[in-house]
Amino acid sequence: MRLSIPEQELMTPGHLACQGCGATLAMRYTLKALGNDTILTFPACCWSVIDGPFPYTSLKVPLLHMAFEATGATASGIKAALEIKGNTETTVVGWAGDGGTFDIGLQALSGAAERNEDFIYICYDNEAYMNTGIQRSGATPWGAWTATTPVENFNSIFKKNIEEILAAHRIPYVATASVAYPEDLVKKIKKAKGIKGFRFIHIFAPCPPGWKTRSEDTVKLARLAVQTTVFPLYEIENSEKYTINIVIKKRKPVNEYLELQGRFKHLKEEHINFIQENIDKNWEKLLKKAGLI
Ligand SMILES: Cc1ncc(C[n+]2csc(CCOP(=O)(O)OP(=O)(O)O)c2C)c(N)n1
Ligand code: SF4
Repeated sequence: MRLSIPEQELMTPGHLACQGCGATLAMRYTLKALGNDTILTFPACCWSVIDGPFPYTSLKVPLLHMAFEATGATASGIKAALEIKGNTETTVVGWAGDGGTFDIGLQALSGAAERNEDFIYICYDNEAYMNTGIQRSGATPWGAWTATTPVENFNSIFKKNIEEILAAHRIPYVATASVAYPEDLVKKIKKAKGIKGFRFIHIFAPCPPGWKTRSEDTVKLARLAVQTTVFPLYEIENSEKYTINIVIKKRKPVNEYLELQGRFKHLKEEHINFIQENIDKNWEKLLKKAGLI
C-alpha cells in the first residue's frame, strides 16, 4: 500500500493533552507535512501546556511561547530574524487556538496578513477558550453551551467567518482542514509550505471536555462536521479562486452531529431547525463561490 502521509513522527507520546484531543492530531499531521526544519510559535492556549514544561517537550522542533495576542507579530519577527541570518529555508508557523485567532490575536494576525508576511498561520479550532475553562470565543457555534454562555442563555452569536476575513487581506492561500481527513490536511499543509507569502489554515479540532463528548468520538465528530457541512473543506487562492475539496452530495442532517455533544443537549427542535437553515444557506453560498451552482 502506498502511504500518502509521511511516516516521520515529530510529536512524541507522553504529552499533556486530554484523551481524544483533536488539537494533538492537528499538530501531529502538520509536523509530518512540514518536516523538521520548522519553527513554531504558540500564544497562550492548550498547546502551551500540551507540549510539557521546560526542559521536557513533546515536539522535536524548536518553539517559542508567546503572549496571547502576539502570534502574528512573533512569527513575523522569527521570519525576519531568519532572513537576516540568510536562512530562507526554515518554515515558520504561528500556531494558535481559536480564541487567540478569532478574538485576541486578530489584530496582529491582520497586520501580518496585510504585510503578506512569509509564514504559515495555523488555527486549531476547538470552538472555545478551552485552556481556561471553556469560555465562549468568536468561533463558538450558535446554540452551544460554554461556561460563559450557560444553558439558560446559550450562545446566540454566529461563528465568525474567519476565512472570508483572511481572504479579504488578498493573501495567497486560505484553507480549511479537519483531523478526520488527514490526507487532505497533509496535502494542504504541504501545498502551503510551497507558497511564498502569508498562508492561513483553519483546522477543525474537537475537544472532548469542552464539547462534552466521548474521547473516542473525536474523529467521528470531525467527520460528521464535514458530512453535515457544518465545517466544509475548501481553499481560497489569491482571495478569489474557491475550491471545495470534499463535495458532499448527500449531506447528513445536522442533528446527527449535534446529538453526540453535551454542549448542545439543551436545544429544542426549533433551534435545531434554525441551525440547519443557516448551514444550508452557508453551503449554498460556498457552492456558488466555487462555481458549482
Ligand atoms: C491577555 C491574556 N488574557 C487571558 C489570558 C488567559 N488565557 C490563557 S490561555 C486562554 C484560552 C486560550 O483559548 P484558545 O486560544 O481558544 O486556545 P485553547 O485553550 O482552546 O487551546 C486564556 C483566556 C492570557 N494568557 N493572556
Ligand atoms: S481541553 Fe480540549 S483542546 Fe485542550 S488539551 Fe483537552 S481536549 Fe485538547
